[in-house]
Amino acid sequence: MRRVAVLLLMLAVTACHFVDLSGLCLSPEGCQTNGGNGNGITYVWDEVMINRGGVLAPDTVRTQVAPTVTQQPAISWVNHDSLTHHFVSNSAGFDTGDIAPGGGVGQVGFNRVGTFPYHCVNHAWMVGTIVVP
Ligand SMILES: [Cu+2]
Repeated sequence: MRRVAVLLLMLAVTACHFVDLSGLCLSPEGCQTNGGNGNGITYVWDEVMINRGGVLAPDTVRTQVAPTVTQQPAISWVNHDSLTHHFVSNSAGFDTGDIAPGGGVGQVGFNRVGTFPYHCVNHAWMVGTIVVP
């Protein structure tokens, strides 16, 4: 009986580690390959096109779903421009890393609700907003 209690406690601690709703997923690679902050999480994707001249379409995205312990909204930026772009949220949060021209992709999952304005590190005039309801 005591052994079962210890096992359950260990599972609970492990579960808490994987179900972290306190912040954004900071690593685009982590979001993709190991579920970011939560193994077993299903991502629901929205896409932002980066068109010629650095035009974001759309520049504001309201995600399709709210984050839960089993699913997270996620954004995929697809770069159809001829320059490298790199997005960071204006306050502490996400960082896409460099997104290569000619079809490069940056991806970020969101594990908390909020409104996240962001800009391009390389082109300060490129701004957008992600709204996680
Ligand atoms: Cu840019």
